Amino acid sequence: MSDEEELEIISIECLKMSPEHVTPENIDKKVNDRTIDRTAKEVLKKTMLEGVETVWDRYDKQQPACKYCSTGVSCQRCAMGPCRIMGGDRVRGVCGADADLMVSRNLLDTLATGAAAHSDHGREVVETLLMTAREESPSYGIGDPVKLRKLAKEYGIHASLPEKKMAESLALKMLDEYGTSCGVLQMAKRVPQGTYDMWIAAGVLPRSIDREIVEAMHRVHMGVGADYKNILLQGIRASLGDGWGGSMIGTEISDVLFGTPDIRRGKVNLAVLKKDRVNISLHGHNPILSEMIVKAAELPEMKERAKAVGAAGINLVGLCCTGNELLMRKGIPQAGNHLDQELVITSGALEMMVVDYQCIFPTLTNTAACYHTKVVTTSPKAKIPGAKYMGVDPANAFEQSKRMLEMAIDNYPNRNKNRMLIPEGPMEAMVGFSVESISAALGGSLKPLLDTILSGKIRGCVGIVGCNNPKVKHDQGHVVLAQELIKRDIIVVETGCASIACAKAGLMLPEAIEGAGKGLAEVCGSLGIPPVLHMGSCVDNTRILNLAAELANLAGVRMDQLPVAGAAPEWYSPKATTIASYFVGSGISVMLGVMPKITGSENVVQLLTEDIEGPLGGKFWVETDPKRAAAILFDHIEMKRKALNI
Ligand code: BF8
Repeated sequence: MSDEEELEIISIECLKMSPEHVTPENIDKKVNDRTIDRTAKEVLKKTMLEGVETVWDRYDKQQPACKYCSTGVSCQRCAMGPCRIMGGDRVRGVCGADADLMVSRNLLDTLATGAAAHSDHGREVVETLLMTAREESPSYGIGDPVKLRKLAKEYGIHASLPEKKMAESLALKMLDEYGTSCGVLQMAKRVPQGTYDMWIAAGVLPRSIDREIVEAMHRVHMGVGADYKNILLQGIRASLGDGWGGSMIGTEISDVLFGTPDIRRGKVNLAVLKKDRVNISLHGHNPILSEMIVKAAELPEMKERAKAVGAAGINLVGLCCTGNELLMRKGIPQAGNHLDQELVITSGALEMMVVDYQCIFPTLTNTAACYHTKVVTTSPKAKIPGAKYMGVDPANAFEQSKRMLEMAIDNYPNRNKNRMLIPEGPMEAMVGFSVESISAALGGSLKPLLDTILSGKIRGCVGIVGCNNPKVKHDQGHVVLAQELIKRDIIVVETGCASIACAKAGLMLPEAIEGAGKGLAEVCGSLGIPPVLHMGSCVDNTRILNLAAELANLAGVRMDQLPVAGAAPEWYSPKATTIASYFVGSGISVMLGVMPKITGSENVVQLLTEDIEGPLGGKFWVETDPKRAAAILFDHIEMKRKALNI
C-alpha cells in the first residue's frame, strides 16, 4: 500500500446551505440555540452567513428521526430483514427476535465498537513502545522511566533489566493481553478484592481485550443467543476489558513514552488561532503522531520557512482528544471540542488540519473545500476522500511530520484574509491532573483527598466525561452540571470534550472556587487548584478508574461503596457508551444526558437503570436537564456516605 496518495480530490465540493437558511432576524437566535461558547458563536455566525453547512444543519435535516431506530427496535443484521417492531401483531423480526433481543444486540454491537476503537488505539501505543525498545523508531524515547519501572514491577518483570529490555518485555506482555493466552488482565487487579470478586460472581471478568470484543460480535449474529441479560453482560465484560485493559494500556504507555502529565497552564477556545501565524490543528486521538509534529515544529528550519512566506511562525492547536493529550503534557493550546471541529476551518485561518482517527466528521474535506485549508489523513485505517493521505508509522512519523509542516507553511499565502475571523480572548485553564500529579500536589499520597471526603468538606466526586452532541446545546450540559455539582461541594474530574467545555467556561481556573460550596472552595483554595480538574483525553478515563480504585483501596471498601459517580451529559459516540459501561461495571453509577436507543425494550431499561446495580454495584440514570441531574447525583452521593457512616 502506498504511504501517500490524493483521494478523489477534484470531486470534493464545498457543501452550501440554501440562502433562506438564515435571515438577519433569525440568525442570532439560531446561533444562541446551538452553542454557549462565546468564540464558537462568533465563528458559527460567520459560517452561517457564508452559507457553509455544519453538523447542526445536517442534524436539522435529519429530523424527525425514525422512531424505530431511536428506540432500538430496528434490526439490520441479516438478509431476512430489515425488521422493525411496530406493535400490534408485528412484535417479532423475521427470525423471531423480539424487542428485548433487538435492543440488547444493537447495544452490544455499540459497546463492542467503542471498546474496539479505544483498545486499538492502545495497541498502536504499545506497538510504538515495542519499536522504541528495539530501536526501530529512533524519534521516540522513554519519557517517564519511573512509570516504566512501576509498570514493569506490576507485570512481574525483573527490576535489574536495562531500560530498553524492560520496555520490550513490558510491551510484549501487554500485547499478549490483547490475545487470549494469559486469560487475565493484569491491571484489572488494581481494583479492591471485593470488586474483583463481584466481577467473577457476575461472570464479567474480562479474559483478554480482543477476545471479549470478538465474542461480542459473535453474539450479535443471528441465532447465537436470545437472552437479553446474557447478551448485555457480555457488553459489560467487553467494556471492562477496554477500561482495565486496552484504554488503560493507551494511557499508561503514552505516559511512559511522552511523560506523565504535570499540573500546568494552557489556553483554550477558538481564540487560540493566530492571525499572523501558520495555523495547524491536530485532531483525533492518538498522541503518537502529534507528539512528533510538536517536535518537528521546533526545528529552526521550520521557523525560517514560515518567515519566508511572511508568517511570524507556526501555531499548533489541538482539537478533541489529541488536543487534550497535547494540552496535558505540553501546554499546546486547545482550539475546541467535537462541535468546534468545523469552526476551526470556517474561521478561514487554518492552513492545515492533520487527523488520525475517531470523531472526525467525514465532511471535513467538504468544509475545507470552502476555504484554503488542507486536510491530511495519516492512518491507513482512516482515509477520507479529498484529503491528502500521508501514512504514518512510528518509524517514519518524524519525517512525515516535517513534510506536513512544510505543506502547511506553503499554504499560508493562500489564506484569504478578507474571509478570516479569529475571535478575541482565549480562556486560560489549569490542566495536567494525572493521578500522579494530584498525589504529588497532596504531598505524595491520595490520603489527604480521602480525608477531606471522609470529613465531609468534599461530599464526593463526579467524573463528567464524553462528547458534544447536536441534540444538546453545545457545552451547556457539561458546564451547567459541573457548576451545579461544585456548588454542592462535589469535586469534578473531567476528560474528553467535557473537559474542553468546562475549560472554555473558566471552570478550570483556581478562581472558579468562587462558584463552589464552602468546603470544596476551602480545600481547593488551600491547594491553589480549580474545583474542576482536567484529567485528559477519553482513553484517560482510565485515570479516573485508577483514582477511584486507589481511593477505594485506601479506604478499604469496594468501588461501588465510594461516594462517587460518573456523567456523560452530551455523549454521542460508541466509545462513550463503552466508557459509561466500564464505569457502571466497576461499581460507579453513570448519569447520561442523552437517551440511548433502548427505550423500545422495557426489560432492557429496567435492567440498566435498576437491576444491574445488584450484581455490579452501579447503574445508569438518564436525565436531560443538567440541574435535575445534579440533584440526583448529589442524593446518590449522600446515600453512599450514609451507608459508609460518614
Ligand atoms: O474520545 S469525548 S466526541 S473527541 S468520543 Fe470524541 Fe466524545 Fe470528544 Fe475524544 Ni471521546
